[in-house]
Amino acid sequence: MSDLKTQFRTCNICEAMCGLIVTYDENQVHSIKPNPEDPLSRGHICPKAIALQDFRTDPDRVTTPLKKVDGAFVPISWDEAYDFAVERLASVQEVHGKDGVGVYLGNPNAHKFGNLLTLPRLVKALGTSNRYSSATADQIPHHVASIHMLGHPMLIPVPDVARTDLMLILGGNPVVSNGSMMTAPGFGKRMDEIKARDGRVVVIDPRRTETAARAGEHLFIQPETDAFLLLALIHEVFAQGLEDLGALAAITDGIEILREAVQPFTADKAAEMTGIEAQTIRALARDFATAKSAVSYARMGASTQSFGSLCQWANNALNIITGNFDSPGGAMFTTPALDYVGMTSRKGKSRSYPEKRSRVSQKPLYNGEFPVSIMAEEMETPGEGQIKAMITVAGNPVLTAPNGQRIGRAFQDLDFMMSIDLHINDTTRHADLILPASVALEEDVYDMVFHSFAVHNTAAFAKPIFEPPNGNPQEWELISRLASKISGSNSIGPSPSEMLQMLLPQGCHGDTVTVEALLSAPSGSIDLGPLIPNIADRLETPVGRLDLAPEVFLEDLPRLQAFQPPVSSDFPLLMIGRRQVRSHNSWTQNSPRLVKGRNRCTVQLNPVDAAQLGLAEAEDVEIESAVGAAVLPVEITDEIAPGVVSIPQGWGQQQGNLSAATKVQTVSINDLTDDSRIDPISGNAALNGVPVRALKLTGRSGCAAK
Ligand SMILES: Nc1nc2c(c(=O)[nH]1)N[C@H]1C(S)=C(S)[C@@H](COP(=O)(O)OP(=O)(O)OC[C@H]3O[C@@H](n4cnc5c(=O)[nH]c(N)nc54)[C@H](O)[C@@H]3O)O[C@H]1N2
Ligand SMILES: Nc1nc2c(c(=O)[nH]1)N[C@H]1C(S)=C(S)[C@@H](COP(=O)(O)OP(=O)(O)OC[C@H]3O[C@@H](n4cnc5c(=O)[nH]c(N)nc54)[C@H](O)[C@@H]3O)O[C@H]1N2
Ligand code: SF4
Ligand SMILES: [Mo]
Repeated sequence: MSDLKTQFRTCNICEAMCGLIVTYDENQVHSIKPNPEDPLSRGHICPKAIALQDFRTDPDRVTTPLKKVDGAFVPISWDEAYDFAVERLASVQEVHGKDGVGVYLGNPNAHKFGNLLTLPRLVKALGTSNRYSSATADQIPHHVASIHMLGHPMLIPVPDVARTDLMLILGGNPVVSNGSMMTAPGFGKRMDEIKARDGRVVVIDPRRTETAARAGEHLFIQPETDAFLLLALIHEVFAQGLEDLGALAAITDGIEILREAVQPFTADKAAEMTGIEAQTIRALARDFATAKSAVSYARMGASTQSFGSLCQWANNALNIITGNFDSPGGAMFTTPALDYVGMTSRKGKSRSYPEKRSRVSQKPLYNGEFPVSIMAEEMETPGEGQIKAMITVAGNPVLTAPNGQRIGRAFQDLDFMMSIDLHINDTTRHADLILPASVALEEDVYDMVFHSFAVHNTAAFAKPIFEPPNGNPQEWELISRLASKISGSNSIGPSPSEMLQMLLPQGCHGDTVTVEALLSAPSGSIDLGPLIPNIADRLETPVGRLDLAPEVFLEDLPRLQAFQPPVSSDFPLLMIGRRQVRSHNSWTQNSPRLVKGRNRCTVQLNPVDAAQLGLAEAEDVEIESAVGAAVLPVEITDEIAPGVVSIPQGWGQQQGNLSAATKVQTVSINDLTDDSRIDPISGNAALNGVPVRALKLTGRSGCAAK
């Protein structure tokens, strides 16, 4: 026991950045415990943190470069692997041009600063504009709202949860997800604190979620109708004469245009569309505008839908016109030690948006990436610019992107595919070459993205605990080396910690936060204080003012007005997704400690709908959409609104990271989601509100029972 060591470290699985205390010896982890002194997470962790050790020792982990030979993967040396990659990529680009190679970057990249700092080099070396990521299955509407209203995609307003008196939550389940575009570990406790100071939390969701149950106030809403509600709340604030821009009055444009634009969006219209009573909407508007402080927070459910961009615009506008923007207890902006906005400032640069349109169906490109919904058509459709080779880095789009099966088929037809990953899985099995990645415990950890979205300013840095297996390079080094080899250079450039050392002095706390200071911080993290008003200095719009009514959103309002729920006699139900505490997207399901127990991949149905179909609890049911079908057990619950079904995301592993402990065959919700459903402004996938039907399988046994 004498050589046991201890390290303070941040968990980088999800956005919550929980502080951990890891005890280890030279071979293995002995314990992973919450750090009660961490100024952000204050002792919170979830079961996934303990599994950090499993990802390292997973017997199914890919630990050498693998080349596909006659349909089977065989280990090869690193030199052979780099040469093979460079040769195949070059030969595709020689015939099909730079855009012949596509790149898909998955969610774990956002949590690994080494990847974030080196992937731009790889993309630049390839010179391709065919770039995709999980962001357009997730969050682009937030960036689009920030670009047009504030001038920079990463100026993301964050709810000041610690001081708010009234919080509206639309389409987020932070008790389970621990917050998104709102780093707020231990959100349940934070809600309890709001209520303990006589505040309120109101959750608006087609499902009475874990967050709704703990908040105590919940309103069911019909999927995809949040924009009606938000615009009606704005309409009512104006109608009741309660608008007040507060300190932002001097720098805000467009209030009269907004007042005019929301005229048609009355509480009565919203009641008809959302299913929430008009008088409830009027009272909510009054309470929101008259609360000492209030904040409206709209996330996944409100952005991954057909009106995602309108929702994010209206959500910001509601906060702004009630004086709850850049003000304590409202939506505020962080001052991070590594200031991504400052690093990528657009001040004084004029840009037009969307930055580009896609080759096949003219979909918008924002933030340098095309919507993941069009990745399949760009691989399938011949002509100049067709994707003939693909690189995936930490992504599993076959399970996570809409109509994932179609993407899998398109991968199969490519001239070349390579993946940097931990597993042979539903995506990487299509690759000709897999390069093994290092895992979190084998790398430096500093969160480059999520400090920017945190409800409290902090900074933390930790060094690797273990070496990657087989003398493998850390992932940043492999990405850098690949980029160098593609561009014919010998240098791999500075390491992530060297880059951090260069970048911190340019951040918001340049004089106090250094790598040395972070490493010697007594609790492993430096407390940089609560959120402070700062938007006046940070606005990046061309005229340096805040725009309440950008044209791009106004032009989309007629489409909203014409919206009718997409149910029909063929597809009478609307499908939404859900997240679960013990899994993170599609990739943590190979940890026995996380997947043990009952099969959690169930379809939730309201008792009224279940009775109509004659379904009994746990019976298999087939869910069909316009693009696919899946069979899974039903869970009958009044947690879900009538007419709505909920299937968890992240399941359906057919290959590799299978749910090892249970060996239960699950289904992927993205076999059913429809890639033709998008939010047209941002191109974001409309993963929620998918029209489906449910069929009783009399006498047939479903795959979930196999
Ligand atoms: N345990 C766990 N935590 C995670 C993840 C995970 O997989 N597991 N994933 C991480 C990632 S990548 C992200 S982006 C975040 C996401 O974090 P959240 O934004 O909190 O996402 P979800 O938990 O999916 O919650 C979305 C909610 O929207 C509701 N919803 C669906 N359609 C609509 C609609 O039309 N209107 C309204 N108002 N609500 C709707 C759903 O019922 C659901 O409760 O979570 C992160 N944290
Ligand atoms: N229907 C529906 N679909 C959804 C969602 C939903 O709510 N509903 N949520 C969406 C959201 S918010 C997101 S963010 C996306 C996520 O979509 P993706 O990013 O495509 O999916 P992940 O499951 O996060 O896949 C991560 C991949 O990275 C690998 N991996 C894990 N750690 C590492 C690492 O350190 N290095 C490398 N190189 N590889 C690693 C895993 O093996 C896996 O192959 O899914 C989206 N899809
Ligand atoms: S909530 Fe997220 S950051 Fe915190 S321990 Fe769980 S997975 Fe890690
Ligand atoms: Mo996400």
